[in-house]
Amino acid sequence: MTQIEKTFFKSILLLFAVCWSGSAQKDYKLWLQYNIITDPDLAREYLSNIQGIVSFGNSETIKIACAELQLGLGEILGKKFENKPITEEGRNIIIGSKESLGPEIQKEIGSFDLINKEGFIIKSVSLKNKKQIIITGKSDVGVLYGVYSFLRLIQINKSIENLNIIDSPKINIRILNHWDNLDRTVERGYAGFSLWNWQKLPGFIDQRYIDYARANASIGINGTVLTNVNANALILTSQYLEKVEALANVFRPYGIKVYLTARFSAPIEIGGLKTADPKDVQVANWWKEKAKEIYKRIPDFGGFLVKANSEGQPGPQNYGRDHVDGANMLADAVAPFGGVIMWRAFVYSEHDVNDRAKQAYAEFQPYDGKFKDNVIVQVKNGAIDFQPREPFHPLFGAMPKTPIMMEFQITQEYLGFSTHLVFLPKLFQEVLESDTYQKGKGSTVAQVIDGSLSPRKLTGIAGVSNIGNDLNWTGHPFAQANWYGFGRLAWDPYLDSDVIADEWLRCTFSNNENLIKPVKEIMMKSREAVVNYMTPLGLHHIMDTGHHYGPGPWVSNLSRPEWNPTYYHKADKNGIGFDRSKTGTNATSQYASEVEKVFDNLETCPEQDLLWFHHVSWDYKLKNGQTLWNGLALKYQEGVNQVQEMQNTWNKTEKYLDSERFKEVQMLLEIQYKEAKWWRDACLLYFQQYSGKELPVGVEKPTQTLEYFKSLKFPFAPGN
Ligand code: BDP
Repeated sequence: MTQIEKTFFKSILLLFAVCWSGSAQKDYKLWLQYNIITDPDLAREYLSNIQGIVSFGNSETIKIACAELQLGLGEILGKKFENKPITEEGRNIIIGSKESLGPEIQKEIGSFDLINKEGFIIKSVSLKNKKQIIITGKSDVGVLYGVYSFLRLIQINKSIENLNIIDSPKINIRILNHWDNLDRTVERGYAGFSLWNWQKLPGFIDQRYIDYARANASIGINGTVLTNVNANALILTSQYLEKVEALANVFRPYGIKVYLTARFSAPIEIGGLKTADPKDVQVANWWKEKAKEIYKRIPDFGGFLVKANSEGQPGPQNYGRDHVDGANMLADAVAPFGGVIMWRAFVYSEHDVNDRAKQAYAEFQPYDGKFKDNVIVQVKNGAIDFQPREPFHPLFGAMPKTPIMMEFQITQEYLGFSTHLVFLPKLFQEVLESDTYQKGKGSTVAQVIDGSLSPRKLTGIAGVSNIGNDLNWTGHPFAQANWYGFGRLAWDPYLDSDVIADEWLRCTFSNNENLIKPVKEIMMKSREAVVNYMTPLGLHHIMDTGHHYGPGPWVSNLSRPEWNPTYYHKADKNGIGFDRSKTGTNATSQYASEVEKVFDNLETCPEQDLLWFHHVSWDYKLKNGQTLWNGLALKYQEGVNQVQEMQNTWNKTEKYLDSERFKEVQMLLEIQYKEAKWWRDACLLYFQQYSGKELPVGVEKPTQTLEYFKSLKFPFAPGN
């Protein structure tokens, strides 16, 4: 290479690196972009209202809150903001907890009774003859949440004149569940490897740990389970606890508690005992000692999440005991330190011929009221497993004397991994709004889990994380919206998903209405699209098995019946669907009678859940007059069309976006479109063998044979 060639080559590389890092940095910054304000009127309003920052208190948390304000306001308003003492001249943002503010400012706020420990108040007041904005709370972390909320207001172009915002989280435990293994693989993770670099911990604190904590705090997440529910006992050894302690120290000032998964057989595996029987005194003592050791290192350790006697994980049943024995024994170990046990109800057994959808209820409902005060039962949103659509889990309406927490899956195990754009808050909202009728009409799932239906000592909501070490955290730029949306709903389970999408778009991209309107449409449509092209009309669990990538409705040869898609769709010459009504497995009887009646009756069962609850003939007439076969085929086609519409809409946004993120999403949507067609063609060709009918007008003809689709194999699909 000549010198000129070399120089040219180098500058191309440099240019590439600059572009790449530009985009990567944008992606990396999530919803905390703090773009400069472009509306001159608003900028004027903000600048005339904010001249300085005054902070009271000097905890790490207050320092973080103050630095965030300086950073955020500085970037949004293009001006440097100093932290200074309060003076006659300035109009300030004053931050500090109730205690630190002093009586004069406290008086301006009035009552703090309207907020809880983590809540905040943002109020415009007149002090020293100047308009001031006070951001306060009962605790420093409340102040931090207030600061993020204030910055969000500005980021989404809201006026900050005459503020009087009083807000508190409605749920106590707002937690991410990382299904991260100690070797850094992530079960059902599609965004790279685990963030936790166990080998370099505790000595090396990756900046990402801090950025992760900051992002979570900005949406009110206050807990993280670092390890996979399919647990490894080694995390409880002192070698690893030292590393966990280092992470806990990073997260603490951001209001985030660390939790771990507890492998039930740990007393044998790392404790040298012969048994893990929860009634064995030595076993109980081993856990007590372990808890003591953990709390010595991490005084605010949150507690344990436990998957027991589920999918091969050890548990109390191995010793002839039950879930209550297991959970209560662990609860005793952490109770002296204020810890909690999150005991999962995700159970189904290979020895139980009962409908899998009924098993968790059958096993757990009889335990209502039997768990210790510091146990909370963690229930997945539906009775099978994080499908694109499931009716709400019957346990939500059936354990009035037990704290129950929600488990949502943010990672898209069954919804196209991190390749498909699916805005999950739509799904979450549908579940939270479902009416259990536990105490008559209007007993929604949200009210069950936030304790407003029956008061509960503990309330919680968990999201199985979609975060990995990908530069953009979540694989798909729009999967960030699912992390964001989970946090916002955990804070307030009554928020509308439309509002969440709006906020996220404005904070992540811009306030340009030409962008917001169409892209919000894409997001709001995306959940129904994935249901349509994967599992319309109540179909479920027909993904290829193991990795769950792509369609596999034909799979029928796995050892456990309920691992086979054929178990779930039951297609035959007579029709399709799982009869869970009275004439079938009677799973409908697990709901309150008002709900049971609706689901049980073909006439009233919502069509979106039809094949979940009923086996119906191919000629069954749908509400729109179509036969079931035609209606099913048209739904698959509709899903494909919706993705195409999403693409068309996206393509029109190019001029309002940075080219990197525009192209990323454009490429991903193209993959999503191809995969939607793959789903449609594979499923329809397969079901057509049973229906024996032609595809209706309007449904595109498949371009491949069923044999071709069946031959596709993905031994290295991620997350498995
Ligand atoms: C299923 C996943 C599996 C998890 C399990 C669980 O396929 O990887 O271990 O749920 O939640 O969704 O325990």
